[in-house]
Amino acid sequence: MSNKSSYKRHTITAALPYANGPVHIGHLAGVYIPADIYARYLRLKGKDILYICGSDEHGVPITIRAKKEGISPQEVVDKYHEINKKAFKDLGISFDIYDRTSSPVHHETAAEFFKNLYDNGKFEEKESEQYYDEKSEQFLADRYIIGTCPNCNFAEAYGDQCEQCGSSLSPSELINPRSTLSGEKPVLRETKHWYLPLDKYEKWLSKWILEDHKEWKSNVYGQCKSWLDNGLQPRAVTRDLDWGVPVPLPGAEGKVLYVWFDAPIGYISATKQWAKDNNKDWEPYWKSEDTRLIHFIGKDNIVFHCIIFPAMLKAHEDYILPDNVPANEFLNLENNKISTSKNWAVWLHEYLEELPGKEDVLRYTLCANAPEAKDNDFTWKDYQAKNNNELVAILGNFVNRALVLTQKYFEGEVPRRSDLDDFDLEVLKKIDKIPLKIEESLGQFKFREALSHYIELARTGNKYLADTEPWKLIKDNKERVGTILNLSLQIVTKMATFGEPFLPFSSAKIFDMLNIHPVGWEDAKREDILQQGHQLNKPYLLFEKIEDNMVEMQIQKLENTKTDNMETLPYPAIGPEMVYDDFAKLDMRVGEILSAEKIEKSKKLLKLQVDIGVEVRTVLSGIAEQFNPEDVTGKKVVLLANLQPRKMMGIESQGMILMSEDREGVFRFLTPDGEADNGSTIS
Ligand code: B3M
Ligand code: ZN
Repeated sequence: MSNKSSYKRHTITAALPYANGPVHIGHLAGVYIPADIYARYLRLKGKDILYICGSDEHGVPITIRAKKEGISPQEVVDKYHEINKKAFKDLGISFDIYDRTSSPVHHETAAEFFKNLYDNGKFEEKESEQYYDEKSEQFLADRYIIGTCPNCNFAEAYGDQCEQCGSSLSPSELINPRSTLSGEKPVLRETKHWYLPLDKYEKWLSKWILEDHKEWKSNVYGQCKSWLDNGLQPRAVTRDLDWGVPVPLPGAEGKVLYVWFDAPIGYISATKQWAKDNNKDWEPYWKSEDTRLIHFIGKDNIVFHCIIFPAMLKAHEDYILPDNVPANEFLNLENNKISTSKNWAVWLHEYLEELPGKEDVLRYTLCANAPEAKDNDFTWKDYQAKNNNELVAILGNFVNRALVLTQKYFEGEVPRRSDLDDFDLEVLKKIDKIPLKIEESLGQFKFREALSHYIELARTGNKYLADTEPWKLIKDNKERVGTILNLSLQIVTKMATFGEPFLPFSSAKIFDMLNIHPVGWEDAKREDILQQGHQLNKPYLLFEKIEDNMVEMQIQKLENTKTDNMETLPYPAIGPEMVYDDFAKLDMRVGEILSAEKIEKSKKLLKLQVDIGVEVRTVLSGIAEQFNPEDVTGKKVVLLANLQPRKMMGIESQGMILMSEDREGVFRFLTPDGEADNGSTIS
């Protein structure tokens, strides 16, 4: 691995967003804004960089969306590819190419990659039984199978996961499985797939990550370590689907590459497309040891970018490996998880339409609040505060004062700078340290920290003007005022360059007001960029105050999605008729929760001790996301006492607590009126 400073070029990739919906602020904070800051910074440093992204257009979620909307998968991806491509551009996300995995170049590249591994015997072939829908005449991906969860009895559990109790499942575990396509019971049918034997790369991955890349962010390193500690299993890289990159083997009709096999290869095919469009050679960006490959992703993509894709590249033998994968955690919205299905999101394309000219306000807020080490929260109130108290009051204020005072006292001409006194030199010394601090933070992918160093330029400038009070000196000492403003304008010029990675729109405006061409990173460290006598343009405000009513409107828009959801999610129809004897089988008792505790590795389950008079039962209940253990201890509840015990997460659950669930998915306990004894029967 070559020394970092000797890298001749950088390949920077940003996770390819699924083209089955718009991009939202969680994607931006997690991936695209940090990646863009890094790419812009390296360009300003004069580095040869390639910043790659594009739409991830395969995978089951896209086919499900297509079926839901009654259109083809291609129509789904065509729609969202264009929406996202335009939205990224309008936010100043400076990809060198925004490609797409339904492109012919990608199909060809992914197929060749697969064939190379196949021809070199890197795959294991396995026959396995898979659910097949005889009516729709197709094999069913896990998400196309629903049935009753064996753990919590939820009737609409998916073949890969139960949304109710959170346990991960395999289709064969579902009770009464049925196809979401035809509603019929699927049958098991033999099918062949090709597996990447990750277990064979385990030793190498452990050394490459755990020994050679101890510098990776702790959230990334930690997740890789737990995957490796748990041991790696062979992973299927093909699927029985009709949407995706066809498996390039005879007899593999109806089979495509697994989306997570083809998508990362999308970075390579996008590079090929870029090289074709720009008459360049793509191979050095993926095959030269003096290229630094960096993947920007969200935490849910860590295993694919740190374990699976590197194993694929290693198996192919002639590719470089990622030098770093600085994944961010998740961003929440107004203290709730961002949910595309519930429309609980700030969609980028809607933001840009509703708040024109505020691209940098969003970039600034999402960088300052980035979930770099842990999940974080976006609130419109904080967005307003960041804009009004930092962008307007600090950054915009300093730039405006320096320019307006120069207009006022020197008709917009850069004044002469006479000898600097100790105070001036102190200020300059402080200013000169800042770009180095920004570089150090960016070098460690600490974008929040880098931004706070950047704002220090404006804070220092404001203090310099407040301490020297040129407006008081102008009467008797215009020469001194000239020096103060000359120095202030040099600081403004530095802000234009050093701020470009974070706030490209404001940076362009500052260069426009200074009436100069953009300046590179190293040049911006000089003190004489602006020459005496240079004519500035008329100044204008960089940022405007955000009023409460704008924030209230955006919050109301979010609140409305709750009622929208309620309207669109009617309560389920009454179930099939039953006879009294069926009801009589249910033995429900009044119980009291004596104790409650969370279960490690389960985000949904609480373990309860319930006293039902005749005995104390251990019961697992999928309510951990809405209730803390201390909230429920002592509660009177209704327990279905003669339900067959079931094992969940290795614990036997002896019964079920009855809860109501409203349209917003809020659970409430059913509890007897008054002081019913534990053990009281219910009929
Ligand atoms: N589209 C997953 C995601 O959007 C996937 C990223 C692919 S990067 C190769 O979370
Ligand atoms: Zn379940």
